[in-house]
Amino acid sequence: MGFRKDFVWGAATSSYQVEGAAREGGKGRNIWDVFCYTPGKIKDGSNADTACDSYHHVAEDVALMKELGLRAYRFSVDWARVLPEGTGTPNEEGLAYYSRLIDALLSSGITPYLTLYHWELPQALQERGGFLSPDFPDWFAGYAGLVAERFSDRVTHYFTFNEPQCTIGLGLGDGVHAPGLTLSPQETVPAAHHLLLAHGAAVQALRAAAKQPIQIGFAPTSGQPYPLTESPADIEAARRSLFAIPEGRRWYWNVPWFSDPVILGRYPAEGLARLERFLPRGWEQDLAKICQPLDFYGQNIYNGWCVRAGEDKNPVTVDRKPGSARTATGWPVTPKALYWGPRFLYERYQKPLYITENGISRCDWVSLDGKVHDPGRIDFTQRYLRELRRAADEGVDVRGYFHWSLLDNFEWADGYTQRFGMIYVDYETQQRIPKDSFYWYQQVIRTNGASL
Ligand code: IFM
Repeated sequence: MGFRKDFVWGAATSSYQVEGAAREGGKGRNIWDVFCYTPGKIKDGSNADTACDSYHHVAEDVALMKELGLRAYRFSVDWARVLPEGTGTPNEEGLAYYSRLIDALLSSGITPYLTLYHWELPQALQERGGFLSPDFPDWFAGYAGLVAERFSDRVTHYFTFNEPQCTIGLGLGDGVHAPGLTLSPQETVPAAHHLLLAHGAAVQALRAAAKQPIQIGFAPTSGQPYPLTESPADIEAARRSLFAIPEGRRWYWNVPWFSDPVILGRYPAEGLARLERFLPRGWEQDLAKICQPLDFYGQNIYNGWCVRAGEDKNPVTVDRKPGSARTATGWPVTPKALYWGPRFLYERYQKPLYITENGISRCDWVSLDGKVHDPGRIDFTQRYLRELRRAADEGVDVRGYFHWSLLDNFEWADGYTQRFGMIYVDYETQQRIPKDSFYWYQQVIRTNGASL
C-alpha cells in the first residue's frame, strides 16, 4: 500500500515569515509590521523586514524546490502587499510578485497551493476593528475575489485560513502574537465567528471569480491526543480529548469549534453550552454561509499528548517521562500524532486530508565541513511519516504532506531563535544551504515514501 501514486509531497512557508521587502513594491503595513516594532514583543528584538528576502530570491528558491523534487509549494499571500489598505485599489507591483512566483513554480513542475491568510492582516483593517468588525467577512471576500481573478488561471489549490486557533488565541486572547490583544470570550467568540463567516464568504468569492475549476480547503491546527494502548477504551478517550472544548477564557485551543461549522455546518454542542451566549445575534443563520462545500481538509500537526481512559472512562492525560524527546521549541516529539490525528479527523470530517504543516525546530548551524547536519530533523520526519503511512494504509484518504518549512525563517514572537527549515538561511548574507534533511527528503519524494 503506502502513499498514493499522486501523493503531494510539499513544503510550506508563509509570506511574512520569508518575504522581507516589508516597505517595498507598494506593500501596505500588516499587523506584524507594527507588532514587531512594539518593544518586548519579539524574543530577540528582531522583525521580518528582510527575513529570507524571498521577494528578491524567487528564481533561486524555486530552483532549490525543483532540486528537492517538490510536487507542491504552499505559500501565503500578504493581503497588505496586494491591497495595501485591505480594501480598495490593488497594488499591481505586489500582484506581479506573486504572479512571478506562481509562474516560476509552474514552469518547474511545482503545483502552487495558495493560502489566503497566514496571519498578515492589513494594519488599516485592524484599525477598523479587524476580526471584531462584522464587516470582516466582506473585506476578506473582496480580497479572495481579487486573488482568484488574478491567479486562478494558474492556481487551482487554495486554503482560506491557516491556524485560525492562533489568529484568535495567540493574537486576540493570549496577546503574544499581533495585534497583541488579551480579550475575553465576550470578544474572542464573535471574532472567531467573523473569521468563520469570512471563510465561507471567501470560498464563495473564490469560486465565483475562478477561471477554471479550483479546489479549496481550510488549514486549522491542534495537538493530537493519542491513546496509551490500542484498547477501545483508550482510543475513545483520545478521540474525546481531540474533540473537547477547553473551559475558561482560553476556549479557542480546540478543533471542533472551528472545523465543525466549516465542515458539518454546526457548532459543537459542548462548546455551545458554554459559549453560545457570546455569539452574535443571528448566528444560526450564518451557518449555511460558513459551511461551504470544501474539496479537502488541511491540518497542521506538530505533536500530541498521550491519553488513557480513567476508571469512569473519562480521558486522563498520561505524563511524559522526564527527559523525553523535545524539539528546540520545547515541543514534545510524538510521532503517533501523525497517525491518530489523521484517523480521528477523517472519521469525523470524511474529507480528503492534507497535512498542511509538520516539522521541527532545531539549533542548526554550519559545520566545519560547510554543511548543515540535522539528523534530528531526519529522524523526526521519518518517524512521523511512518505513522502517516500507517494511516494511509488503513484507509485514511491522505492526499499530501507539506513539511514546515522549506527555509529557516522568522518564527513570529520567537524571532530568528528557531530554525524549522530543510534549507539553512544565513540571514546576514542570504546564502541558502540545503541541510542533510533536504537530501533525505529528496529521496523520500523520489521513492514516493518507499525509502521511509
Ligand atoms: O512557523 C509556524 C507557522 O507559521 C504556523 N504553524 C506553526 C509554525 C511553527 O511554529
